Amino acid sequence: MNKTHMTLGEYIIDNQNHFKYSSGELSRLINSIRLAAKVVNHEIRKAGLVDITGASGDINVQGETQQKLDVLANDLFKQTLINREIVCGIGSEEEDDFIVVEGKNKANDNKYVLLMDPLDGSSNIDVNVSVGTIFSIYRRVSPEGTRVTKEDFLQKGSEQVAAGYVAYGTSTILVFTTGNGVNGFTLNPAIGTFYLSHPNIQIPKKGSIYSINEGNYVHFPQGVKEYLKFCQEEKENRPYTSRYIGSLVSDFHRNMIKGGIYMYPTSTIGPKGKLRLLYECNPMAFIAEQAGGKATDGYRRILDLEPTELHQRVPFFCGSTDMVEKAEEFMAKHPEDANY
Ligand code: AHM
Ligand code: MG
Repeated sequence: MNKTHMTLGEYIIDNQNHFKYSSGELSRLINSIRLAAKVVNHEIRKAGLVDITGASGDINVQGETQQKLDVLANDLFKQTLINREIVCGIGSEEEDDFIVVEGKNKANDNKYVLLMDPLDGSSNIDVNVSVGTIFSIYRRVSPEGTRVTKEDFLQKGSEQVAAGYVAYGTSTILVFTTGNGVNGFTLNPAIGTFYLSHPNIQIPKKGSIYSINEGNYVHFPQGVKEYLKFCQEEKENRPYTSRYIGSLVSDFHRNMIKGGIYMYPTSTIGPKGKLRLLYECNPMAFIAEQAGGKATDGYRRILDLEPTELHQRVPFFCGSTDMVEKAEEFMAKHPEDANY
């Protein structure tokens, strides 16, 4: 079949044997994410009507309380995964602690835990700007049939078996990796089917876009300040272009396609950065590496960091290899900033 006509469903069936551990369970899990993504997409596309149908917290005509979209997205992903008894545990930006998913008779034989940011960049919703869902999947380390433990979630990013995101942009695209490269599937909203639109995505090695919240410049570490000056210098192919949406998924997606670096460093107002290791940085780092790019905390590979907390924050530098390495060169001149 012509690859560009392939649907996500067909791709999952065709590639099941290439998935790590080759288990039908991971295929079912990705299928569930596909379903939840479609439902969340449907809700997001109605967001502009909120003033007509009622703001969050209001009671709608059916007598139901309108939910904020990030809470709704969290519930939809949770329900989809829990109802299908497809994971043994869920960690989410919207939940203080991880969720133990109990199967029939309390035992749970499922092998996978899922971590997610159900609606990243949600402050953009009110102003019609793209948002996204990010997910990360691990095989549990505790014995099957028992309750999941914190250790199942606190695994290094290099242990991920799959990771991906959904960007709800001008079109809706689901991009994921199972460790064999990165593929993107665009939703045809008319028939609700994801088609393989971006096979084997490769991040350009060199890029010319830098993405950072430059309003925080005065609070940045010295190495970041110096790298930004380098980006703005008139020399060779510089100055680079600055692009920052404030939605990690969209900023990352653009840079992956066009070539660029995304940065969220430490600062005097956010001494550990802002982004969360387990469900923002690790999945994006896995995708970046699988697409030939790089992801570090300025000094160390993101996927090698040992997690200590579910909602841990880390500084994040990610995208085209040459750009990330150049940023690291400037950071290396200030080794004291490695201890955040
Ligand atoms: P959120 O999870 O609360 O939405 O925060 C994460 C978002 C990222 O999508 C985005 O890149 C970043 O926060 C923007 O932060 P800032 O507004 O500080 O630049
Ligand atoms: Mg987030």
